[in-house]
Amino acid sequence: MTNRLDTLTSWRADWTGLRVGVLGLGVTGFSVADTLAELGADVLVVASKAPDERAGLLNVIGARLVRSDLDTAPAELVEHRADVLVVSPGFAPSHPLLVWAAEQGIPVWGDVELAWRVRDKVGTPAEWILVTGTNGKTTSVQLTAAMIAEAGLRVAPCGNIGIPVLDAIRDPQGFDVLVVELSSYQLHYLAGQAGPDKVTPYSSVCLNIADDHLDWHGSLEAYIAAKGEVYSRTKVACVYNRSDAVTERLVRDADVSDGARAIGFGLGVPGPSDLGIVDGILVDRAFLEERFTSALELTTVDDLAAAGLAAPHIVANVLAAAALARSFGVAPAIISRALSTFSLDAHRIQLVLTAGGVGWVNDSKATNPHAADASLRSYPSVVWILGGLLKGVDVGDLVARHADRLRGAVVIGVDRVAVLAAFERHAPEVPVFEVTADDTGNVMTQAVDLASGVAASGDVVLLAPAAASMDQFADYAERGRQFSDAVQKRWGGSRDERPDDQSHR
Ligand code: UMA
Repeated sequence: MTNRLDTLTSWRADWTGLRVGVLGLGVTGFSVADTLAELGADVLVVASKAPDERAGLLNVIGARLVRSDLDTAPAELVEHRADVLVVSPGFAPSHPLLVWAAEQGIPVWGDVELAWRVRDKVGTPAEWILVTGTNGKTTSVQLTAAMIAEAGLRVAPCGNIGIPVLDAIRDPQGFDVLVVELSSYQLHYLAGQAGPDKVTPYSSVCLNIADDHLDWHGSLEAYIAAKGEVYSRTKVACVYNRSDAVTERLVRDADVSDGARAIGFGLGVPGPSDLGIVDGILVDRAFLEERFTSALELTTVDDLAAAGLAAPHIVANVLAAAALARSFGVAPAIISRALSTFSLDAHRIQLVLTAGGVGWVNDSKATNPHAADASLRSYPSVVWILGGLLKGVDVGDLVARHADRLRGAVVIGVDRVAVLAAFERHAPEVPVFEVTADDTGNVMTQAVDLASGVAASGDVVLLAPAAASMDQFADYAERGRQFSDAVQKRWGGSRDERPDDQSHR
């Protein structure tokens, strides 16, 4: 007998009465419940936290909600006898409900798998371009989408960037291309797809790999394996980082569609089938017939600098995005035009102000050591504000590597003991200050006060925490805002200059 779930590969399939348990009621859980309710499924949402507004809306759309601490499967879920569970990405595979589902033999889908199954809701389904990596995902997604949009195509950036893929799928205008940011969590659940119609990207990239989310995945190997899923079944271009051998290996090991090519990107001189830099010019040696003898000019490092995109890790993101856009046929001149008007989001190496010769830079988005490393490399003399939730990752190497450039360090966050110990061990000569305030309102005021005490003209005070923010702030954006506000409050009247919201070298 055909498994009913195997037939559910279209918006127009028969979803009526399908019993679904939805885990979580964040943005993902709501998009899943809303979609399935519209399709006529019998939806039960279980969540530990359920914001009133979303809980109220569930009522309106005809989905039920159970609030529970989720330590065990709530009775309502057991009685629901779900045909399938759709899980929000934050749920780790070790979560009691997922252990329970495995014991019961209940299939588990991620929201991205569901989105793929119903991707034909509006017109011809969009092609999907997938982007993952430890750092630079959101910037690369935005860059890729900007390049494709400049070519006149309808494109939606979505996924881990904050817009559930199901929201893009259900947008009535329809899209030619979705540029989908995927976290390792979402990729973990994609790797478990069992149906006949699995996510098949047009092109894909893993930008880089470094330690992150080890507590969720259980090990670095599991994290890397999840990231590798991004390349599975890719049709046209598997883009990898030439200076990150792991990403190249993931392409080599991937099960791709016939004809898919491996395309490298990097800051050095490119080989055939790569994008790279020659004499300050970003060039494509992959998507042209004569790639063994010539190259196409995309833009220059100077032009990128004028657009605030000159930091090396941002240039790498530009090259990766250009590879994806070129794989889709976007012309070099269009890529260059898109770059000239692109601006980075806030909280990414954003210069707040310069006062007394000291630059105050907000890189709150540096939520792991790899991102903080790229940030620190960009400045010769730094007062470094760091700390937060370390997520099982060790900052010792990072401290050791940058000890020479540190005028001082200011440590925030709940995991301060581990950070302080890393300094004692790897950089005992660096003056270290501890922020003891732990309420959102005062952490940054105290951190900025301590940093001002040690910074000297020519230094940069850099918020690049190498850690997640949720211990003391709502999210990285809130952390960045608190920092910028505290800096403005202290120096607002006496600054040397007030730059635009752009990256700063
Ligand atoms: N929940 C539990 N127990 C858990 C995990 C979650 O009860 O163990 C509940 C929460 O209480 C909450 C709901 O599930 O009610 C939230 O689900 P979620 O944590 O999966 O978050 P969403 O709001 O659905 O947002 C998710 C992504 N969040 C995570 O992966 C943690 C968002 O990425 C993403 O933008 C959104 O889907 C749309 O795709 C955020 C993120 O921090 C930005 N991502 C991590 C990162 O980039 O490093 C992976």
